[in-house]
Amino acid sequence: MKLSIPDMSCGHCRATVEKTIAALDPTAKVAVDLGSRTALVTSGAPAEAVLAALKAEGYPASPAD
Ligand SMILES: [Cu+2]
Repeated sequence: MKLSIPDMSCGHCRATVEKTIAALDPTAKVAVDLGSRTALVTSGAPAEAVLAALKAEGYPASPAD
């Protein structure tokens, strides 16, 4: 899934986003693009769970395409 994460602006944000998704699904693959503030997430976890976890960490996300 591709996510738009508008509040992700620096390396720290990127690390938080990666850590949050890894905590949810250790096997997930996350490719962050800070330039477009998007992340390509490959995970078996439901999209709603990923979105909820990111929101809880202060990075509200929405599906992007
Ligand atoms: Cu940051």
